[in-house]
Amino acid sequence: MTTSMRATALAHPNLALVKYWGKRDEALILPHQSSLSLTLAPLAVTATVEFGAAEDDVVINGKKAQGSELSRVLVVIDHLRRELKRDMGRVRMRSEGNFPMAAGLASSAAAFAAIAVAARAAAGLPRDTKAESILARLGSGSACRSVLGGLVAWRRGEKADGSDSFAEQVAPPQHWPELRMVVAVVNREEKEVKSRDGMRHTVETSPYYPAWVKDAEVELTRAEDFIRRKDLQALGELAERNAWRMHATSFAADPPLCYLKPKTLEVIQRLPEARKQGLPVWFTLDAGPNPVLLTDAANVAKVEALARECGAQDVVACVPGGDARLETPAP
Ligand code: 2P0
Repeated sequence: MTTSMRATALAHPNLALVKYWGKRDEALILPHQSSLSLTLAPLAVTATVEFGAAEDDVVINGKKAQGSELSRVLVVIDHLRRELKRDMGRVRMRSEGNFPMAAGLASSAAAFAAIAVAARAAAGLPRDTKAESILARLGSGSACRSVLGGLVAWRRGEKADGSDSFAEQVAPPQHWPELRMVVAVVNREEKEVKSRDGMRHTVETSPYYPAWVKDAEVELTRAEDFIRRKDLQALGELAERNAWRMHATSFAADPPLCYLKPKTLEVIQRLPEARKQGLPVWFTLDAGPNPVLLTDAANVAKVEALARECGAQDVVACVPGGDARLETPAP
């Protein structure tokens, strides 16, 4: 029997303050360590999933998905099919982000979170953030955090089947509405080494990797405490050292892996002086060259100006975003 059901969901991307960097299980996307991120508005991806199509048909930002892009979406859908033990027919999926290259951010986390929420609803299941987070994780690890708003922790879990590896909200967006992240786009080129390959190479060859894993778990507990107390300075300092340590594991890989560009350093090396002048600003850096600056609402304009002064071509200011949500009525 096939059903013909359709749902649309919206999810925001997220940016980690305690980074996810390395898998213990490549197929199930299980991380070696827990991580913590801020969900970012107004950036968002909307995804519509419909079952009962004649053939699998996946279009991302107006382009027909092929190769690994297509197979990652089908991994998520196939998992749902197996879970439900139901033939739902082939899938039709359309996703569209409101932040193409300009934000310098990958849209995959938001996309897979929106796909997971929409797919479960299209299959007739009620909302369940834990199940949605696990499903999103199978498409892209960081996507499991985009199911929830505010500050979100992805607990690594212990089980081999990944049933305890999902995201939980540490604080809703209303807890710290004045928190801001400013993406300083200094380079728009596609990176040479994708996160997935970079983290695998680092796990396999970096002698620093075990120290990174141990440190990240300790830092995550500290970060949760700083969030509860809304201590921006402590959280900012933690985010900076966590980013340096993630990148240090990659510098120590063989051959070494460096995501920084000269312009990255131009921005981040200006921050100690800016702080001395009284500006509360700290950076984090994903697997790419564009620094993301952590600050608060009162100082966001000054931080944007600083990023431009240091050579950023674009700056994108973000506020804490909410949970992924259904745009169509829940089943
Ligand atoms: C993070 N990154 O915690 C870290 C920091 C990049 C640096 O999650 O292989 O696209 O799909 O699980 O989630 C990017 O990795 O990788 C990432 P897969 P993903 O946000």
